[in-house]
Amino acid sequence: MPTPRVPSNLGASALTTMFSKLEELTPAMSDTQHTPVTVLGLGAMGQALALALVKGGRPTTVWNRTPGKDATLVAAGATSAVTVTDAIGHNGPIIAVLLDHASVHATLDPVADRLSGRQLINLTSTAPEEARELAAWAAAHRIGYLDGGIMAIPAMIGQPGASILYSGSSALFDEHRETLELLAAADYFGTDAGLASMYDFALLSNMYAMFTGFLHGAAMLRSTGIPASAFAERAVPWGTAMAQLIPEYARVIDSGDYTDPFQPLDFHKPAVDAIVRASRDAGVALDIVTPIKNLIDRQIADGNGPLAFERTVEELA
Ligand code: FVH
Repeated sequence: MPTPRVPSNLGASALTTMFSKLEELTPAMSDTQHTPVTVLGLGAMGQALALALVKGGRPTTVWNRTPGKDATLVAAGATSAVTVTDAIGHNGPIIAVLLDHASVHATLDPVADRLSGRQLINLTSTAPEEARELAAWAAAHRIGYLDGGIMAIPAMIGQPGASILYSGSSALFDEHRETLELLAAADYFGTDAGLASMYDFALLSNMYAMFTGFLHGAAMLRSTGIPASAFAERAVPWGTAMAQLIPEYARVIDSGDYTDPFQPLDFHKPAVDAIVRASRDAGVALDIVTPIKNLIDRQIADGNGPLAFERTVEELA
C-alpha cells in the first residue's frame, strides 16, 4: 500500500485544522478516559463504585437520597448533586446502584422524560423479570439500558477477582467497556436484559448452598465442642477439591444422559440418610439437609435410583 503523503502546499494552520478534525472523527479511544459518569445511590456499593470511577479519572457526579454519604467521594474529587435532576443534568452514562427494583423506579420515574436519549446502567440487584421490566420502561422513554449483576462485595471493587455481569444494550456495553472495567472485570451475556441477573442469582444460589452447608456442618461439630475455625481448615480444601467435579456434572446435565452414572442416586441415599441421622443425634435442625434427602427419595420412589445424581436438575427444572 502506498504511504499517504501530506500535500506539500499545506501550511501549519491547515495541518492543525486537519488533525483536530481527525480527532473529532475518532473520539472513542481517547474520550472514553474522560467520559463523565453519574452514580445514583451511595450505599456501601455505590460509594465503592463511585470511588473507583474517580480514581480512574472519570469526572464523577454522585447523588444519594439521604444526604451526608458523599464526603469521602467529594474529597477524592467527585461532584455532589443535591437532587436527581441536578445529577442527571451532567453528561454521560448514569449508573444506578440502589437497594432494589422499587427504589430504581422511585428514583427515576419522576425524571423519566429528562432521561430521553440518555444511557442507564442499572447495577441494582433485580430479579430477571424486574430487569426486563426496567429495560422495557427504558425503551418506552428512549433510554439506552444495560443491566448488571455485581459479583463482588464493596471492598473488592476495582480489585482482581471482582466481576460484573452485563446484559441489555450491546452498544452501550461496547461504548463504555473501558469505564466499566475500572469497576470490575466486565462480561457481556446478550441483549436479553434479564440474563445478567439470571447468572447473578444462579451464582448466588450456588454460594448460599455452600455457605449454609458450612453452617450446618459447623453446628454439627459444635455439638462435640469443635470450633468453626477448626472445621473451616477442613472445609476449604474439601470444598475446593469437590468444586473440581462441577464441569463433569455440567457435562452430564448438558448431555441429558443420566444412564452411565459415576455415582447413582441409590449410592447417595444411604450417605444423606446418615447425615440426617447424625444431625438429629447431634441436636442440629434439619432445615438444610431435609430438602436434599427429599429430592433423592422422590427420584428413587419414581424408579430413578440407578440414574446419576445429576438427574436432580430435571427434578428441579
Ligand atoms: N453490598 C454488597 O455486598 C452487595 C454485593 C452484590 C450487589 N449488591 C447490590 O447492590 C445494590 C446496592 O447495594 P449497597 O450495598 O450499596 O446497599 P445499601 O448500602 O443498603 O444502600 C442502598 C442504597 O439504596 C438507596 N435507596 C434505598 N431505597 C431508596 C429509595 N426508595 N429511593 C432512593 N434511594 C433508595 C439508599 O439510599 P439511602 O437509604 O442512603 O437514602 C442507598 O443509597 C443492591 O441492589 C444490592 O443488592 C450489593
